[in-house]
Amino acid sequence: MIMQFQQVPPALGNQYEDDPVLRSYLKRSIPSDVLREIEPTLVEMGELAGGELYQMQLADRLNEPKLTQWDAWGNRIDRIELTPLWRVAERIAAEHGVVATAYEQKHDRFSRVHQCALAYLFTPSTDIYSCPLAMTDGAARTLLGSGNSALIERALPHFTSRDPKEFWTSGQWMTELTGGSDVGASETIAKPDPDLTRNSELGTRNWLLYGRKWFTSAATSQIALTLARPEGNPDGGRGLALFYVEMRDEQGHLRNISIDRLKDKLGTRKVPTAELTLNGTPAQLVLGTTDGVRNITPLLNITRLWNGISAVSLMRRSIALALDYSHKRSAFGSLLSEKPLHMDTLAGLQAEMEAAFHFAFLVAELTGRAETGEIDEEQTLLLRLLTPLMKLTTARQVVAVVSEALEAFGGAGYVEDTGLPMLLRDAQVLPIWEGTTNVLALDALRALGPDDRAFKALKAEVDHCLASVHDQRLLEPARIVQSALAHAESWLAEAMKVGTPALEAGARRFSLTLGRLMELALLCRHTQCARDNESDTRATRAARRFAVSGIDLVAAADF
Ligand code: MFK
Repeated sequence: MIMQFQQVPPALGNQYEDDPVLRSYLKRSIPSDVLREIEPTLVEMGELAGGELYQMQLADRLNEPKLTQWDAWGNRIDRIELTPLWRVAERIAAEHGVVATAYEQKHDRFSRVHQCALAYLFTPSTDIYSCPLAMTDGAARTLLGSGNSALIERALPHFTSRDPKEFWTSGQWMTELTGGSDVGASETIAKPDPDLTRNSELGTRNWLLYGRKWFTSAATSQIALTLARPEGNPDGGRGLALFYVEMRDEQGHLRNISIDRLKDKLGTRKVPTAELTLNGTPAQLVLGTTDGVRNITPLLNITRLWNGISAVSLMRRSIALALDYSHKRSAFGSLLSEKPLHMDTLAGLQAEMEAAFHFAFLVAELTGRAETGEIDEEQTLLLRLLTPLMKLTTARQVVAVVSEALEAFGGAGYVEDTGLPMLLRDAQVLPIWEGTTNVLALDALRALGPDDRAFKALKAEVDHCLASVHDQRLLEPARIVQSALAHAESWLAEAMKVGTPALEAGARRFSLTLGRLMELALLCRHTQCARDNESDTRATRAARRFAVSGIDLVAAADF
């Protein structure tokens, strides 16, 4: 008999227990009694993510959501059937409180970090079910901030329920044919409902929405927050108003909404992203008849946090699979794990991932502080600036890291039924939705504001991170942070003198520099702490490697 070579596929263990980065971070950032209480929930989620959910995900690979527009008798029904994994993911997300944890506030400001850790473990095994969860979280935060007590009482208990039968998700209908970035150009019109007897059970006046929403993710949600222009309002974002829509009536029929088709996308194929027509859809004002763009920004900032957490989680998944494979795959006479160049390549990916991890979780920490009122003015400015910087930086990293991780599998990484190519397609959405790299680079300029207070807050955070760094091996990375920061600061001063076109043209390089130097500063701080308390030298290697992988991207040739 001819012996044929059989390749053992990569496998995953408990995704919490196997993650030294997450565990070491939680040990540093969360009081030990809180960690003791939350750890069982993370072990449980880690087990599901590496076990049952991952196996389901592989088995579910070819399934996609299906839209049925008509029944056999000619009735328009617009029913979307979700994939099997998505149905399970919805139940697990509710039962494990992947949204609720942030609102139950069992551990005050650490509740947000706890929730983000759950989301980080849950996301890579659930085919971007994190999309409706992110939007639901953002909608909950937006309603709470609006002070609209009728809507809060109506929707919050559902958004934060752990009972799958009670759990609702929310969509975020922003994009129209006019664009996903230039939201102020939205064409949807809102008219007050002339029939006062039809007013909603909330006791508030109905408005009726007319328009086309061109890219509505997760069209199976019960609720949506959306923007529309009350008739007669001026053009632009200020003329829009923020509305709350319940998609279906008590019989489950869509409320004057037709689902025209599902999008045929590069990735996130399990997300039922739809084109919708609103033809007199009843809606309630969330807060006022103007300033819709400003009023929806709390939602954007939460989904941008989720975007960063998702980016880190997909990096982590692709590296975990590549690393496991390196211990199974033999070529040229030895395992890949024994080949210096292969392991050096994986170490580079790990360094990017660790840097991104600390940035995403810093924004989670600050968000948690903001939610519990434990934040001063300086840190509020810092959070506003770091949110777009973190989103744009981590989103660029994930595409590069996942692409390289696939290459580490050779041809197998390019073959669909390994389940690997899906990771790259899904990663590619992260720099696009919730604000492209360029739109967010311009948002970062907006967040810097007219004075230097936000920049000073960032500098103070960097100084705070580097203050504890004393290990010889970390001094050069710390110097690289300071030098990149000084260069970015002088570029900003010069660009402001030269004028807006110069400032905008360099905004992306400037923002990525701030993002990457922030990541390196955080990595240095964490590494020093891990060396002092856990004798951990692994993180030192990550910090030193990340320091020489392109931190200062500001171009001297800009002026
Ligand atoms: C798994 C991960 C999770 C992902 C789930 C996602 C699924 C959903 C997919 C989508 O829906 S993707 C579409 C998401 N769309 C975007 O992210 C929009 C991208 N475009 C922008 O962010 C633009 O910068 C923006 C639309 C905000 C620009 O519009 P305008 O009309 O030019 O706004 P303007 O005048 O600059 O800002 C209006 C106000 O909001 C200003 O405040 P004031 O009125 O007080 O002056 C701004 O300072 C404020 N503002 C803008 N962005 C803000 C903000 N405030 C706080 N945070 C922000 N991020």
